[in-house]
This record gives sequence, structure tokens and C-alpha cells, in this order.
Amino acid sequence: MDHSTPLSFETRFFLQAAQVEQLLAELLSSRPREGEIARPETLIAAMRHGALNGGKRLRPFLLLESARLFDAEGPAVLRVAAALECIHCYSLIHDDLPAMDDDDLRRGQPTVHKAFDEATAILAGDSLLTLAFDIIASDETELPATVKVQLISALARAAGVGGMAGGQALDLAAEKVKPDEAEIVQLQAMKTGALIRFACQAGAIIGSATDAERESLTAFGEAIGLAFQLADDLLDVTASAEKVGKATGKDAAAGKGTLVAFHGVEWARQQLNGLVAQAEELLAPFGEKAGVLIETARFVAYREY
Ligand code: GRG
Repeated sequence: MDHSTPLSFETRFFLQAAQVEQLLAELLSSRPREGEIARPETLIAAMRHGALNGGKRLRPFLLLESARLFDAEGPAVLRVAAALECIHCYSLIHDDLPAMDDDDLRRGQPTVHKAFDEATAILAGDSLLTLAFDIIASDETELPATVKVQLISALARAAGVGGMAGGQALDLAAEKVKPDEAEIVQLQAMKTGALIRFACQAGAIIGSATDAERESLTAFGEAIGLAFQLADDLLDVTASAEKVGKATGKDAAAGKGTLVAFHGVEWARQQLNGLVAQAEELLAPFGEKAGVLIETARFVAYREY
């Protein structure tokens, strides 16, 4: 996509989501890839159900736009973006399982364990996780080997025990022992923040950014990650407030282990304004080129879905 193309943010967002969707559909074809023996029909159908069901594709968008800051674009970058989305989809499939959040619906459709069964959902998640690393390592992803190794290492750390999976473990533990504010901040930075941070960091890795540029993008990713979670908690509260007819939603948040529950809706809105301002400041050195990423920060902070 050309930088100078005068597309609205929404159009750009939806067009890139469609590109990711199309590539994911190809990567999740029933035809075995070189070196694979066979792709069991039910398992591939469960993976497709979990990955091709209308997600926003926010993380791929952040990755594509971060790479574009360094004039890096094209099929290889799209493949890394799709790999990241595979990991996000795996996390949602596993998060929905009875042993975790026990949800029946995801993106308006039956969750994978409801549409198939629990064992198949576990395996679909496992297979999406491993596929992500296969996609990045594959010869078809035409990037220098040193870049691929950096991406694989950063992604493994973002998704694993010190990132998303670790954050999920802390979240499950928080159901038994109520976390304090610092613990909530840490678990959210891990559970939802780590993949968002990686999305921005990956753009810098692919674009062979300087250390300073990479640090700015990583910090930008952290700010967006925080904003994403705060906005999500706020949406939860305002949705429940609407249901129970409350004006501020503060009471509806009571008892839930979120920062909105600690500080209330007004505080959260101010924090979001602060995070957007911080995101703008962090990307100021990139000048006009950072416009789309700054709009993404606003979209994340002020979204209504
Ligand atoms: C099971 C290892 C493991 C991790 C699960 C990310 C996660 C960890 C759980 C998700 C729980 C959840 C629904 C958190 C709220 C924030 C969130 C990640 C929402 C879903 O992300 P979106 O809004 O979803 O980007 P779409 O559907 O657009 O992809």
C-alpha cells in the first residue's frame, strides 16, 4: 500500500484486515505444506473457525504500519503480520476453554470448543501457535535470516511464560487472591500488552531500525497496549452500566479486578487521553510518516467495539 494513497484510516484498516484474512485463509488450506504429512480435516476446520471469523486484525495492522515507517512493506511483512494473528487467535481459542474463561461465543459465533470439542480446540490452538513460527521461518517469507531469528525470539518471549501465557497464569491466580494495583498493571502488560508491544517492535526489527527508533516503537507499543486494555475495561463497564441503567458505570465495575474498578470511569478516560498524548510524543521524531500509527493510538483508546 502506497504511503501517499489518500485513504481514510477506516478504509486503510479494513483493507489491510482483508489482506491478512486472505493470507490466513491460504495458510490454513487443507493442502499439506512441504515437509508436512497430512492436515486432518477436522483440525484444519477448527483452526479456520478460530482464525477466520472476523477479528479486527489490530495487531497485524500495527505491525504493517510500524514496518512502513521504515519503508518496509510487501508479502514478507504481511506474512509476519499473519503469523502474529495466528498467535492471537490461538490465545483466544484457549482463553475460551472451560478450564479458562469458559465462553460459548467469540466474535458472535460459537467458540471453537463449542463448534467442535475441547480436545480439538486445544489442538487447534497448539497448531496455530506452532504455525506462526513456521510462517516466519519459512523460505517463502523473504527476509534476512538474522531478521527472522530476531522476530522469532521476540515473538516467543512476547507469547510465552514471560509474556502472554504468563499473564494469563497471573490472571487465573487473581481469581483466587485479589491482586493489588501494581499486580493488575503487570498482568495486563503481559496478558494483552505483550503481543501489541511485539507488533510495534516487529516493525522496527523488519525495518532494521536504529536502537533509538526501536526503543521509541517499543514504548509506543507499551502505551497502546495499556490503552487497549483500559479501553476494553471501560467498554465492559459502560456496557454493564447501560444494562443496569447507571450513569457513570463506576458501580458496575466494583469488585472486578481492573484499573477502572480501582479508579473509576473518569480517571480511565483521562489516562487514555494521556496515553494518546504519550504515543504522539514517542513517534514525533518520525514526523508525518507516523500519522497512521497515531490515528491507530486514537482508535485503540477511543474505540467503541
Ligand atoms: C490462553 C495463553 C492464553 C492466553 C490468553 C489474550 C488472552 C490471553 C486472553 C483474551 C481475554 C480477553 C478477551 C481479553 C480482553 C482483551 C482482548 C485480548 C480482547 C480480544 O482482542 P481483540 O479486541 O479481538 O483484538 P479481535 O476479535 O478483534 O481479534
